[in-house]
Amino acid sequence: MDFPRPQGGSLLARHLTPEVWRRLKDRETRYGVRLEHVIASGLANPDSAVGVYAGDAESYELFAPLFDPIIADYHGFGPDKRHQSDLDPAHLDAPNPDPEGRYVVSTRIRVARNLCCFPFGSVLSRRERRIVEATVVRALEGLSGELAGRYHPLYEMDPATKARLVADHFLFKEGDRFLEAAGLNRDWPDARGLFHNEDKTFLVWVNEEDQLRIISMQPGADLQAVFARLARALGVLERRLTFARSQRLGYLTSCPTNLGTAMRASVHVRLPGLTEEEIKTIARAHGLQVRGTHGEHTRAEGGVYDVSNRRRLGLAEVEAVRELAAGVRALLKAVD
Ligand code: ADP
Ligand code: CIR
Repeated sequence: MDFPRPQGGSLLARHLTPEVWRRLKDRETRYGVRLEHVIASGLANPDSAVGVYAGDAESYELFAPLFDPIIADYHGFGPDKRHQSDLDPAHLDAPNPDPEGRYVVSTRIRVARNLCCFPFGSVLSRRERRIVEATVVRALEGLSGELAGRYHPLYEMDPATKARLVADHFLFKEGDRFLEAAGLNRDWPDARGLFHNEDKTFLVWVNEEDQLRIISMQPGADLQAVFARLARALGVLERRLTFARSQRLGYLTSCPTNLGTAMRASVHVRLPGLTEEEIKTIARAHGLQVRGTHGEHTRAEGGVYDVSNRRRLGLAEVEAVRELAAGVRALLKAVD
């Protein structure tokens, strides 16, 4: 195959040079991941921001001449650095930035995880995906207290329930073309599903972009409570499951933007009087990213923006949430 020059302004287009292509094109990981799998989504979607997905943990080593520059570009994390985790809520110190509840609609913190000893979603066979689902569900069904809940397989959900869960921000959307081109939607909806507790403050997405997306969320801006719930759940799950992780890159994920903490801490916030450009400028200055009301690749509806940490690798979880809190304080100051 000749050099497939990627179109558009993605990180793939910036970093896949003919030389990198020549060096990597004949390599294959133990699970059979090749460069053409890694770059398939970015080639099919020229409007990709990033354009690459890892098929397994080894992809990050074998294809490092492509991943490392993309990782450095996105996270500002060089090849000589090492990621350090800190999920201790006692180290957070992020007071509620909107104690009167005037602007922040809700707060959500999610982390991505994949199980060690399986390839990632784009490479899993149908059988392996079912084993991942069963393993994860077994671990989740043992949770107690506030975290206790039930697993709902996607194929059992009726369309109206599904649509409501998506509209209410509890469930992933279907048919994402970036995931589709990466092979992450194969055999849909088989072995996909949603676990949640009674109040829907603790949720786990199973076998979407990553094998687990572990989510803590609630109305308002109590970052400390949302983080503490997530940390508690992770503490229990870490004892029951072994997650894919590397000393250098932290938790390993399908998309390199999620490496490290694999954490996106966000608020849904209304900022009356500020234009989208003003919001984005303040957010960017605080290392934050702005998304639409229904997540990535959506627009703001009813003036509700999703503001979250952009960097996930090279900073501890508690630092990422502190960055969010500082940025939200700055945005609220600009409103008043
Ligand atoms: P991810 O969070 O996994 O990166 P998305 O950007 O697609 O993926 O967001 C997933 C869902 O979470 C979407 O429905 C989005 O609106 C919702 N969401 C994100 N942040 C918040 C928040 N602070 N409050 C409520 N829902 C949120
Ligand atoms: C893309 O390349 O646009 C998609 N694969 C999504 C990348 C993740 N987005 C992000 O900025 N965190």
